[in-house]
Amino acid sequence: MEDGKPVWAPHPTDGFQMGNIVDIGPDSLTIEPLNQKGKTFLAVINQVFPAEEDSKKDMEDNCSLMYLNEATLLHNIKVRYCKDRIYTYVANILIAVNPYFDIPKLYSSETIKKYQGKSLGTLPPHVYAIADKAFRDMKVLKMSQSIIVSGESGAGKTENTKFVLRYLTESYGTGQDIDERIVEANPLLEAFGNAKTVRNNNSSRFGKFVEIHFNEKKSRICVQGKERGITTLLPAKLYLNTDKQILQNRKSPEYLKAGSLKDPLLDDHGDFNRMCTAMKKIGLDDAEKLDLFRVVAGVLHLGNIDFEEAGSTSGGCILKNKSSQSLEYCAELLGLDQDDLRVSLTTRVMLTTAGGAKGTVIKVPLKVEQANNARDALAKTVYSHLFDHVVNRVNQCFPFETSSFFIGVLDIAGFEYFEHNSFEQFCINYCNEKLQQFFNERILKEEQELYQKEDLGVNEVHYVDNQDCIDLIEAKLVGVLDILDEENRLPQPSDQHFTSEVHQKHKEHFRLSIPRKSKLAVHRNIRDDEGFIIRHFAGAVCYETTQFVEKNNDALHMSLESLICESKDKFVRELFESTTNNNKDPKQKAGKLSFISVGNKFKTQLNLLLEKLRSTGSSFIRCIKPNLKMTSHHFEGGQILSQLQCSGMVSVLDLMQGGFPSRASFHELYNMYKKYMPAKLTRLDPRLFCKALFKALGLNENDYKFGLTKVFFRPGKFAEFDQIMKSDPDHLAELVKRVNHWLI
Ligand code: AD9
Ligand code: MG
Repeated sequence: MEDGKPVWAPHPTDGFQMGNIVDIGPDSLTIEPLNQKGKTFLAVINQVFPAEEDSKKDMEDNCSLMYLNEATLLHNIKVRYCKDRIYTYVANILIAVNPYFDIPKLYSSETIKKYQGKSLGTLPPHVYAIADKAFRDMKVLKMSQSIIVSGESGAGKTENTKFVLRYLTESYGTGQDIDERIVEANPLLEAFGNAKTVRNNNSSRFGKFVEIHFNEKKSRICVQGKERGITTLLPAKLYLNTDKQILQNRKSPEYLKAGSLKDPLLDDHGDFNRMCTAMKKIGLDDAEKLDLFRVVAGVLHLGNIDFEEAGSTSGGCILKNKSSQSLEYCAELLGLDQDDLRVSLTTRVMLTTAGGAKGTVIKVPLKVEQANNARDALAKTVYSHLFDHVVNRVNQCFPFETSSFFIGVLDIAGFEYFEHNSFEQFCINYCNEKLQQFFNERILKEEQELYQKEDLGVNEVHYVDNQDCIDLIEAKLVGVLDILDEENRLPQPSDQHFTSEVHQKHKEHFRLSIPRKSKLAVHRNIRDDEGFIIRHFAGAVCYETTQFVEKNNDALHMSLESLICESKDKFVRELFESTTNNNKDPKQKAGKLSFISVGNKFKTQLNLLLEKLRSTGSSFIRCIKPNLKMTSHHFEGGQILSQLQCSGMVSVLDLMQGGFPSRASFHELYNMYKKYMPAKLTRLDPRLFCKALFKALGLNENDYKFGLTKVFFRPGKFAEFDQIMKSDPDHLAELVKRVNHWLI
């Protein structure tokens, strides 16, 4: 970094601030902020980045910047966001900032038409360009495609997913009723799959993988609740986000029949009507509609059941008095026996192994907390079966003919860390670690392919892999998941013992550390046997391990499931029939309800998903939530920077640094620099113009490569070149002489 040139230095809320370096220490720099002359602060050297010369200019593709680093990336996104340009590329990756308002014409049918058949990069960045690329790749490469949409809650994943679906059906659908049905299915899926949460008023509670199948004539949609593993785990489901007040004020679930409900699940009257229309289109009759509502209501009432400690010494719990009404409603709506339900919620079925009574089933009383978990688990399980049913019904209404290929859109929760992180975050982050690896693989491959296409003669890009982190979690025997299963199988499993085992087996592991030794004060009050810190690609997360053992065991949930399987209500019974029969482990059938691993089930599902993704071509959309207030025109730099880190964008920049991250077409360069050159030279063809210039400047051949359409630069070298070009006139004159010389 040169003297007097502004740099980006860390800023607590904005992410970065511009300043000048006024002094240099051994590992830190003294910075004077541009807008606070005289006030200086210290910044760690590797957190200070060179800034672009013109800080008002924005680039459609970040790779056209002279300095590609996290600060310039953040700033470019900001400048664009302020101009309502919410989409930006980093090579082929699309970054989408949620505008929180409808940008006029951004998604209109005219816009759709404009993007059809256009290569990525010929028009301004857009989710439509990604959808079109997927379609063209599918056709040309004769290969199914997937579009992976990720980001935190409220970042705009579902909205962008919908735009992709709309684009594809409008552009390449059949032009018939079926296209409408594909789009129509959404309100229905949303009504059952979404809920209002503190982070998003219309939050998807189910990760989904929607496939549109294409053959010569038809398109067909196919939705998979792929991430049931995750959704079964997510704590904030359904009624947990439900405003209990509203429900308690209701006398009877009769309200569902009235059709005028103000239910947190179904945002408002309009949505409710849209959903009913969708149901009709999909072919659901009134009886089935009522079945669906009945189960939803049953689940909502289940959520109102509360427990308190039993007065006795049993250590167990009982239902709170005021919950008896909810129990009654819930039992009735789901076709269960009230007493059976009460017992199932407050006890656990266990198989004794003690003494000679091997194999005897006994009921162990649950503590309040455990009963809460059991209730939540039951609600989630019923609801997720209901959702699967809706998905199946949606799929049934699309006639299936052999399709050639599909485009799948994966709408999935991103990396997350909170003040307290438990098993749910552990699973989500493990999932994201795997997706990140896939992302890296693909981006790397794309970079290499681009280099090949441009004939650069460069084949290798070096980068740091995250396989060690994945191994730490999923490796056989020594991985955290297997250590946890091992613990679950002990006669007296404990979270502390499990945690100590993890630390024991991975002493000195680069990715794992002990909370106490952490530099972060917040982790220091967690005892070493109460948690571990994993250094993920997106940052270090401290997991608190209380309840890991319990949350990893699905046996409790299974015993509740068997209660539901015996429901008097045919519809409820059928919801469970199809899945339980297929998924049941033979051991389960024999009635052994000791342990079913949630973690390993999750791992299996995740690996299947990745296998599927690996068999397709892929595109990535990284959604960004601009602020916590959920309002328009408000850019919280610090928050956004952390999302860029969590989405792996910062590590992609690192990955690109191993190759030739900055690139500019011959035309661009020609236009940028012709004004510095005598008229005679500007008559040259842009490619030759650039070649002549580079040779004459005597640039190091390792620093740049000439492709077929572009010049590719090593990190920072584009800027160096620019610097030389804009240096003093004498120097330039000398240079021109050399260009002449080189040409002759
Ligand atoms: V969650 O993980 O499901 O909780 P998402 O799916 O990432 O979350 P969603 O797509 O539901 O977020 O977006 C949240 C809200 O932001 C939407 O309800 C819209 O009001 C708003 N939004 C998102 N994207 C756009 C957009 N491109 N234009 C306008 C948008 N508004
Ligand atoms: Mg969503």
